[in-house]
Amino acid sequence: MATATATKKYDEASIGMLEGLEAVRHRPSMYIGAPDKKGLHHLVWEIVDNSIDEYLNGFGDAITVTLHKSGDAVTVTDNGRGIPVGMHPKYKIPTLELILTKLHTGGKFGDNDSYFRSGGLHGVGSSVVNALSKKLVATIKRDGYEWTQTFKRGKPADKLEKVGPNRLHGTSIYFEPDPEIFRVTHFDADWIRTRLDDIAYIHHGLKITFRNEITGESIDLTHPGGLPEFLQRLVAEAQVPAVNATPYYAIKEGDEKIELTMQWTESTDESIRSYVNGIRTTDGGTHEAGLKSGIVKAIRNFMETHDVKVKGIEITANDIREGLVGIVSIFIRDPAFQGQTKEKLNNPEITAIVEGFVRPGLESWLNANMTMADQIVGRIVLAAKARLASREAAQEVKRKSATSRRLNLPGKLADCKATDVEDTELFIVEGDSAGGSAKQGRNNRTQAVLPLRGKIMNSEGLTLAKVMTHQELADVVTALGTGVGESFNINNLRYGKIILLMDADADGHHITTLMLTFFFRCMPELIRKGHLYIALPPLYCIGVGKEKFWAKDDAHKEELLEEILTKRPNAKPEVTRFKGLGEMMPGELNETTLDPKKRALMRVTIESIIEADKTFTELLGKDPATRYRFIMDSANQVEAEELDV
Ligand code: 28F
Repeated sequence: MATATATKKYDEASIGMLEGLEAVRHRPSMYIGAPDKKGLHHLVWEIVDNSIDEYLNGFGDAITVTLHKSGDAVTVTDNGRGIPVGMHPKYKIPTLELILTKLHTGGKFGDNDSYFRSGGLHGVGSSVVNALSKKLVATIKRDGYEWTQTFKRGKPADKLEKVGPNRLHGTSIYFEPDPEIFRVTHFDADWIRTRLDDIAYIHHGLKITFRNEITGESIDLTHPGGLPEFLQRLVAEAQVPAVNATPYYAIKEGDEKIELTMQWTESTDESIRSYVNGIRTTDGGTHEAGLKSGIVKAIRNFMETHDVKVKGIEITANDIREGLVGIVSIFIRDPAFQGQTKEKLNNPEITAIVEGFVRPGLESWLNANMTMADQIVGRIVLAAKARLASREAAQEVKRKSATSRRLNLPGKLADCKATDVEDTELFIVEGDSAGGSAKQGRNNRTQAVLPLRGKIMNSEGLTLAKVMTHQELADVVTALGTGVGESFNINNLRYGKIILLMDADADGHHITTLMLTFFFRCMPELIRKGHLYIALPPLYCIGVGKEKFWAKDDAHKEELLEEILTKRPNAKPEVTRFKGLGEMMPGELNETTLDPKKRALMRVTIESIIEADKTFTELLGKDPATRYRFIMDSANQVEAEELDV
């Protein structure tokens, strides 16, 4: 392990456990990822990171990266102290050679507490680059001289050489990636430039220059404005107006350095960039999570304190962060990365640390800058309202497509609450008064009532179009939801049972007949699939004192009378023939006709209609129950005209 000196200064003595570089050449992907284009560029980042480390240690303030004319070689130069060139006291070789030819396996590069690795390979270092380079030349300026040493595939090609006197200081590393290792050895100028640009914003004290010898350009990437300048650029690039004129900015030095800035914009997107130790974390992670939750909590708290509410709208975290452009950069001691590309921070403790910094800071900033706060909160409220509006619009569309029928239902339909076809029934009832009783007596969860008014058109022999001009029948179609004729679709049926409920008199029978004709002609599938029924309300009411008994037909009436008189020989039952459904109290109607457990229903079949006898007309005036039975049971074909009684 590290043999730190008592003074904890970086010098020749503070190098940890070392190994040869064979392992690196043998398994390059363990150190730089796949030896592809990305891995190739890792070499650059690794060397640049060393210069950044030196800067973070307080030495040097300029880095120049040169892409050479071949496109296959890079030089990185800094103006730090220069890698020590003296003999290492423990290993007895020059420290420069040691650093470049031995793999540092002793954990961190050193153990000085203020020494941050800027990320990347987390301390693996320049020896990896050396191992994977066909050629590497280190040039050091320090202690009044310039020194140089050349390496080939990780091995010294010569001895450390004193070039001559030089009053400057710094390190310069030239390297050519080894084509034995990399499929491609050609660098991408844009990749390098973009990465350096990022670094320049994160480390705004650094003067970063990118020299591209292929194009002859020398680009100054210095961004003295740091993160605020970066944010300004990102907002400008988003091409949307900012919401709060002045961005929020906060920085905290210490054990973990946290720097962040943010601004709300009119964009509907949220765009947060995060960095750990100067390395972009494209997939976010715990620091980003902490930033987001910190923002949401600060805003929520602020809105609560100032009693900002929107009627009926719950402000969500997404509302709060809509349009937000933000950057967070943290420096921590032992970053752990996760995910396929290792671009996601995984240290769990970081979320609370970042949140704990963002939340109070942002909230007090809002309180101190009420103009900004107003603009931001206004934006958030608008986001919530827009979300609600678009959700309603979406629901409207859904309703319209899936249950559009519900919107345009006939006004006189008393619909049921349930929407599943299995459970539901539609009673088609003759007249408003019966309709009223049925509405009151029904189970409004599963039973719907559609009263018919006036005469029903005889649909026999008429075109569909003509039939549909008849309001009452059109209402039936609408209530059923199926459409009619060509466009009939049984899948859109809104009720499992369609029950015709008519008075037990001539008018009632007439209407029943007309309705049967209608269903038979216009939607036979409804009948074929067994959805059509006829309700059999009782024919007689037997009153015994305050009690009432219902008889469905003559036989039943006799049966009941006998029963009553056996039990109470002195009773004087009053038998009344039932005329209209409207005569029944809603409760009675429920008990006798509506309640599935007690009522009598007949299912209508195609056969029953077709076979409804030629002598159909003869049935008029006959006992209604007999007639129904006839409709159901008759085996003879009925002519269309004959249905029109
Ligand atoms: C182009 C890449 O690698 N810059 C570097 C330094 C400076 C020191 C150093 C580096 C020695 C014992 C580790 C100098 N003086 N740019 C670079 N600049 N490494 S790498 O020291 C390495 C330590 O353990 C340095 C005094 N202390 C440190």
